[in-house]
Order: sequence, then structure tokens, then C-alpha cells
Amino acid sequence: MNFTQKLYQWQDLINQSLDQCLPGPEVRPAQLHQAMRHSLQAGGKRLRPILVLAAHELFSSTRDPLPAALAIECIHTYSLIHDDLPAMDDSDLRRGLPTCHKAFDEATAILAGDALQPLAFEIISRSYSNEPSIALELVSILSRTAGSQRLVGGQMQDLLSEGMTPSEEALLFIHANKTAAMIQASLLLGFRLGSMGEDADKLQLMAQAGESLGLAFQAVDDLLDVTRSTEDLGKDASHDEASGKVTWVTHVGLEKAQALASDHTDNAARFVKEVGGGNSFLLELLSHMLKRET
Ligand code: GRG
Repeated sequence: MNFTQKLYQWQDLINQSLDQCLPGPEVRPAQLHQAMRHSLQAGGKRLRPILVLAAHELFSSTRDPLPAALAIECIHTYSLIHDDLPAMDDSDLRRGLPTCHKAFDEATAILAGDALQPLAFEIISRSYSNEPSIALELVSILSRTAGSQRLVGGQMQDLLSEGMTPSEEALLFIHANKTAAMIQASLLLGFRLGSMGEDADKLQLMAQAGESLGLAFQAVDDLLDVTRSTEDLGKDASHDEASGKVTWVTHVGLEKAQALASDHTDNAARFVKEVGGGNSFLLELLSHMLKRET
């Protein structure tokens, strides 16, 4: 199977499995479950869950990485629903569909995001209950990543910096936490479930790979925001500029942002190679993420 076939196969697996782990659309309160399904099933690239599976494949084990992959997608989708709310980015379009608060209403969108968070932890605790210490470690990685010093902290700092010119240090803080933290956690969850998951040195290298990949991902995101249309992206294009956000493009210009994306990707690949193992899919995924068009 070549890279693209495997990518699509994993995307399909993730989409079907997400469908199964959500309460049905008729389950009371139906409006809440329909809203969760609306956002979670709207598609999306599923990069974070795919990174979990790819990191597990480096030193694969009999443990199933899929539940951890679904859990991180639940947290990611909650963050998108809340990021789109009028009090935050106030976006109308996400994953090619009306955002959750547009398709339903604001209160329902807040609750749908709220409900996706505990669902992530429920999936992990249920799926790895035969190995409580592993379950605990995964919960610890995911809860720290989603918390006030990482995902939510990065988002807060981003909102506080709107309309200002943050320092490069502040911009790095925002991106390392708002974006890179979840990408880093994806690699850590997958690797931790593998047969070398207890190797502290390799785990540290995976953390470095995740940080670099996350920073590359954000630089590419900033570039796509100015070079692609709303139709291409399935979300509002030129949104960063319109909302007064400082991005790598506004901060250093298009060419340097491109160079940053490619340097961070090279660094990520270097760390992944140092970890070793069956890394051919993961390495190809890194270059695919650099060249992505949505
Ligand atoms: C509200 C706690 C909270 C956090 C919001 C996700 C996020 C943090 C902000 C979204 C704004 C944004 C464009 C961030 C840049 C990187 C990013 C997380 C993009 C969205 O991820 P993709 O491109 O989306 O992987 P899909 O839809 O493919 O899953």
C-alpha cells in the first residue's frame, strides 16, 4: 500500500470509529448530540489522529492506538467549535460547513464543545482499562496539553494579542501552545502506546519532533490563510488579517514564513529519524503536511 492509500484508509477508519463512539443523533438531548456530530463528522484532515497512528507504528505494539487517536480528535474538534464562537474568532464556516453555532445556536455550540472534552477522557479510560498505568499516562498527557498552560493558554494569549504587535517571543508562545501542543501530544500518545514507549530519551526526541512539526504546521496555516480561497480551505480565508492577528506572514513576510515552515519540518524529520523504527510513513506525512493545500 502506498502513502496515499494508507492515509485514506486511516482517515476512513477514524471517520467510521468516531461515528461509533458518539451517542446517536436521536439520543436525548438530540440537539446536543446532533451538534457534536455536525462538527465531528464534518470531515477535516484528521491529522492529529493520523499522527497518533503513525507514531505508534514506529515501534508498534499489541496495544490499539485508535482510541487515543479518537480522543485527541474530540479535543481538537471541541477547540475548533469554541474558537469559532462569536466571543472568539466569530467564524461562519468550518470544514466546509456552517460552524456549530451557525448550524445550531451559540449555547448549543458551547455545550457541544464542552461535551466533547469528557468524551475524550471517557474513551481513553474505557479503552485502556486493562492497563491502568498506561490509561493514567495518556490522560495526563492529554489533560495537560488541553489545559491553561498549553491549548487554552495559547488561545487566551492569542486573544489578548489581537490588534497589537506581539514580540516574536509572544508569537512563539501562542503557536507553541495553541497549535503545536496538540500536534506534539498526538506524537507522544502514539509513541507511548508503542513497544518503546517507556524509553525516556526517545520520548524526549518525539516531544521535540512534535514541537517542530507543530510550529511548521502553524507557519503553513498562516501561509494558506493568505494564499488560498475560502472555498479551498472550507473555512474563512484572510481571517487572520481581518481579525487583526499577527501571524508569521505579517511578522516576517511570505518568503520567510515559507522558509520557517520548511526549516521546522526539516527539524521534525531529523528528530524522527533519530528516534528510529518504522518511520517511512511518518516521514512522508511530514512532507505531505508541509505541502498541504487545505
Ligand atoms: C478555543 C481552547 C480553544 C483553542 C482554539 C484550534 C484553535 C485553538 C484555534 C483554531 C484557529 C487556528 C486556525 C489555529 C491554527 C492551527 C489549527 C489548530 C488549525 C486547525 O486545524 P486543522 O487544519 O483543521 O488540522 P481540520 O479541520 O483539518 O481538523
